[in-house]
Amino acid sequence: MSNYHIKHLEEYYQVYRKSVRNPELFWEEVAEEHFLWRKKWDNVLSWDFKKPEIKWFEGAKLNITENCIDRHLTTRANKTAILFEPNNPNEPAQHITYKQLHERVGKFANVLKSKGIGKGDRVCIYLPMIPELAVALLACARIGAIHSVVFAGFSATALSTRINDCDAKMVITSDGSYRGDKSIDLKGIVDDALKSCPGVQSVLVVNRTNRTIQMKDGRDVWLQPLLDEADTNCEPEIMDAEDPLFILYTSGSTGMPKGMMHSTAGYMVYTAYTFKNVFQYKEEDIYWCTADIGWITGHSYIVYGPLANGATTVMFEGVPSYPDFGRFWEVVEKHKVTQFYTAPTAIRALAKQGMEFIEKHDLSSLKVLGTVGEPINEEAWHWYNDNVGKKKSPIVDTWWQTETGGIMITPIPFATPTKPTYATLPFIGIQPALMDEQGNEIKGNQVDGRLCIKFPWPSIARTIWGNHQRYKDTYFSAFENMYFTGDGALRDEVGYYRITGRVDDVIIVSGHNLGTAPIEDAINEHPAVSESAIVGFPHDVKGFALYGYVTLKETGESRDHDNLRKEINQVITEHIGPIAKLDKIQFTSGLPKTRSGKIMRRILRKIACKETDNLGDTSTLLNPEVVQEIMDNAL
Ligand code: 6R9
Repeated sequence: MSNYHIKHLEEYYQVYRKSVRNPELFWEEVAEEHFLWRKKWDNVLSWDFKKPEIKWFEGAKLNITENCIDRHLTTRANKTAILFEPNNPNEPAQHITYKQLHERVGKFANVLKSKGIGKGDRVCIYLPMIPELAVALLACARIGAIHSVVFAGFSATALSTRINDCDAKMVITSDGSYRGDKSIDLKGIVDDALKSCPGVQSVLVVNRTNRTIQMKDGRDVWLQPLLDEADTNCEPEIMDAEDPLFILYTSGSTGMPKGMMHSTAGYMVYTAYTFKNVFQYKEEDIYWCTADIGWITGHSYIVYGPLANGATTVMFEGVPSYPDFGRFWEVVEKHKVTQFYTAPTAIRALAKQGMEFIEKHDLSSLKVLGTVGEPINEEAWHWYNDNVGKKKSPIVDTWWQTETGGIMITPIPFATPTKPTYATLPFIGIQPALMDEQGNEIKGNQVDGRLCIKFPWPSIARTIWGNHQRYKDTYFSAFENMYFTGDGALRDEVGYYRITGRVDDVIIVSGHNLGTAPIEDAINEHPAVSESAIVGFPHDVKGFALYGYVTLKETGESRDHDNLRKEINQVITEHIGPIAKLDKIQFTSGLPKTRSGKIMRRILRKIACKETDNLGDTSTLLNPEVVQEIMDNAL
């Protein structure tokens, strides 16, 4: 029996049991049979969640791009690897074959080398969803440079923070980007960011929009002329299994974003294996994940997982609403997409539009639908199932995190019976546990608790870049010998998991993780603001939206509140990006605090969610009177 491709439920249980009984043997077999190694490992796994330290396939030598590109050249040279669908539907799609991808990555890698980039150097990539983005990741991996992609919707301040945190030597960007009917000055944002990034020596600029931009002498260069001169052949750097592959930042509940560091071999094995099974990918399929490569979903399931399987992966530059709300369905029909993977927030936005957008397109090519990023509500699940999948394409509700590298809890389509709003069963090799607040594991079914994982899997992030202590504190200190996810979950009568949402101060808005602390820090920069607290409240499209409680330095009525609201959102846009703007801002004379001075967010959350019947115990507050004022003026 091949363990690589699971096709029915009994097989799932069989393989699952095997993977849990002897994880080393299980992953060794998968790694052995399906990948190209320059040298095999000496040891499959060593781990210690106390330190914490996790190593998979130690001693092995490989290059991930040989696995994602070179080894397909014998059988799939002319198969499309990347199918690029531009923002403008009238611009032709590009079919980049494995052979062409090999050449483009080789040239790009040689350009990086010629600019002095080598193994272990950090390269920041700030690009829109154009082929050069995927090529840039692979070019870094080819020469052993560590890529750090920053989503091109982040502001200059957010970009410079991330560049400095990992000490990137180079930035790869474009003159501009297209999003719907907008054209954005990406290079201008980079120029702003680099005013506070002394470590950046060079900037490579892709020409996408032909807009006029500033090029700084001695620092900025256009990419294309360098590519034209470059050799197509670039020998892969031979990497150790545990060498870093990339850093990707994710929001924490406090302080700086966390630079999650992923290493090479385990990440490759796990993303490839999950991709194959969760999407039931077959050789002729056209797979489309609508995420941006600026997020982990794009890293694992647009680039590495699909390419490691020799798949055709669609890269879409645009937005679901341009030129109209039928764009996704038009693209599905045009390219005969077989697997479609998107976020609940997109599904909810599309479900609000008329059915004519969907009805005029032939969606019969679809076989599997996926969702990721936040809990999917029942209504959205049914709309997706009925109208997109026509009740014949299983929905895989995939739960996972930037930190986990790959999908952790998910149905396997055609094997696991689905259940609306449930991510269902742990993937092969994943050992979840629900914990109570005292630190005890809650056994049995029909229970809920904090979601932890008991045993390492190959693609777990190995550290937070430059801050191992924070990695330990955040993920391995809440519960002994467990990885703590930060999510709550329930387990139903048959053992299916439903993720109930974050139990920390991270709020997921339209699928983007936002820590409350950095937003509050940004607001507090406004000269009129004394203090602020952010909470989430349910929103029918975004899942959650942000509600801010703000106290001002002068209590006088002299300030125009509407203007202040605009200014506060402007400050947030500058510091973080428009995704973190507040939907509601309530000015108040104070914030409810405990006697030790901590803001009682629980109360603010309930008020924002209009759940004021039972506010819980407020007697321990330092200033209980403020609660009534906040309730009276709630928005
Ligand atoms: C892949 C990704 C991680 C957080 C995670 C959880 C939420 C993701 C989910 C889901 C319910 C799902 N989340 N998928 N919640 N059901 N299917 O999204 O990574 O951006 O790091 O977010 O997203 O709260 O902890 P990331």
